[in-house]
Amino acid sequence: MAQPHALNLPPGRMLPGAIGLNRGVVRPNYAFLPPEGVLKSRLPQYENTAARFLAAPVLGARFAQFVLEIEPGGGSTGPYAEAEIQHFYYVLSGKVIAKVGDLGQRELTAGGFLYAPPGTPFTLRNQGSAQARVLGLRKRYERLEGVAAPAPILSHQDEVPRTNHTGFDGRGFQHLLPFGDLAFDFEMNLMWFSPGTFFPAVETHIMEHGLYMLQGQGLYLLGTEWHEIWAEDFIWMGAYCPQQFYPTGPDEACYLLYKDMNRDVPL
Ligand code: UGY
Ligand code: MN
Repeated sequence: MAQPHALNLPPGRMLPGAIGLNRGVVRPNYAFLPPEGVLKSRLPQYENTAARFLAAPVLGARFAQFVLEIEPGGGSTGPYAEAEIQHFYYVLSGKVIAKVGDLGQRELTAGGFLYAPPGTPFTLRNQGSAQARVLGLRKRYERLEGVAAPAPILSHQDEVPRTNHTGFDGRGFQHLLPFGDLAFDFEMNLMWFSPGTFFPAVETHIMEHGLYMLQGQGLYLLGTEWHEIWAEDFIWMGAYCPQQFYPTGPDEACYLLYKDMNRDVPL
């Protein structure tokens, strides 16, 4: 039986399958967003840059996550900061020249990242000849009495050790932000999985997640449904969304995971 992409259609004709092959799902407590359905917008603080919004409060998330597609010569129109909002950026492909606070500028290639504390100006510019794709996150900072907000960070995942505290084969963790530091109210973790490994239990926890799939493939349990996931898919998991990951395929799978942490429950 021919798959839709094998049909011999003339140019300009839409391939069938846009309804039946859709993997996107939006539920009250989670969303699964394959990239093809996430349309472009523009933002005034960037030029020659498209923004594709993934998570947002209108979806149910308490943070915002998005992909910036920065064309050569594009990027920040000037230093940008928001009072009480922290920003995190992770380069998916291409390269950007990044600045944050009073740290010197640094070229970030794929795997490079930036953390801007609340109210701290940053810029991202693409001076290369290819598009740069950058995953961004904004979160309102939850202050702790007696604890100063964190300092800015410009780094690369290759400078972050890979650990495995679980005792299970095939797991790997890279904590891009200082692990266990109460000044931070969220974590950004690279989660590595060899094919065939999985969590020891289905997780059902208060923390929210924004998950961006970087490589590999697998099956993701959200609530009571399994979803097939591969690179560039995004998942928002709300608090207490039951979750499990079962990597498939021959290669290691990796995703970048946002997780709110280190703060009490507001009552
Ligand atoms: O740390 C976590 O919450 C992680 N194990 N969850 C996940 O990958 N969905
Ligand atoms: Mn989890």
